[in-house]
Amino acid sequence: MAETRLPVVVLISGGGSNLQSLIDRSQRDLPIEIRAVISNEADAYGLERAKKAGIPTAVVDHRAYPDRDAYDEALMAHIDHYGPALVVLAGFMRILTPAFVQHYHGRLLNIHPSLLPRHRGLHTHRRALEAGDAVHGASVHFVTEELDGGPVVAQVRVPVKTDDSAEQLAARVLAQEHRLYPLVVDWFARGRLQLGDDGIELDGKKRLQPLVFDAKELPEQ
Ligand code: NHR
Ligand code: GAR
Repeated sequence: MAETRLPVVVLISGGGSNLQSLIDRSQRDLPIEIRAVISNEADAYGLERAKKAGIPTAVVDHRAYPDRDAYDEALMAHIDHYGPALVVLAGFMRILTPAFVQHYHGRLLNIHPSLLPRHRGLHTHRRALEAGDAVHGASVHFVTEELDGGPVVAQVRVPVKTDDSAEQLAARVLAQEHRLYPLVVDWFARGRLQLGDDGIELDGKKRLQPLVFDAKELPEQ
């Protein structure tokens, strides 16, 4: 087990299965310390997952603030209380302001359920089916002001079956998210991954294209 662990705060809105994959891996080989889990939704199941793992939780409900600027200021104050070197969005459903994104520049990651730049925004599984995509997937990217437009670090490709429902496809993608996200967080935690002036650097080398994995290439949980 690594001696030094990277302090991380995870933001969620819902089930928190990606959070669970990070918790599980951090109890094995992933050198992070999840200092807190913060949700905008009081009833997010991910909060229970955090409590079970002994991780502090907070709810910062966007409905309690007059506008996005005020909300994001409160969210930043909560996050910074825990001193993270990395903030991980794991199913966090609120668009973040430029001030927030700039404050965490280079230390804010998101997992998005599509092969970016395809299908930015919401309802990605339904849209992949409607578009007749044969391959769908998930992307981990650094968050910038441009919604789902920040530099993509890595992607996993997932086959679409002809009679898939959006729910079936979402579940198949989610299972791969659980492999992809800990891998990218591991790179960041070990100082192998950073956001440079002109994009992603991995092991000291600029990467102009994301790393693309097929499911079978990713290590199992
Ligand atoms: N913020 C910025 N500035 N840039 C990004 O790339 C962001 C971001 C905030 C969240 C995650 C993203 C995703 O992976 C993410 C990336 C929420 C919405 C959205 O429309 C869109 C994309 C993402 C997250 N949210 C609605 C809003 O008004 C609320 C929707 C709801 O509550 O269900 O904020 O998909
Ligand atoms: C995941 O599929 C994630 O990629 C997606 O929501 C799910 C959260 O699942 N994120 C977004 O759509 C962000 N807008 P989880 O709560 O079980 O990790």
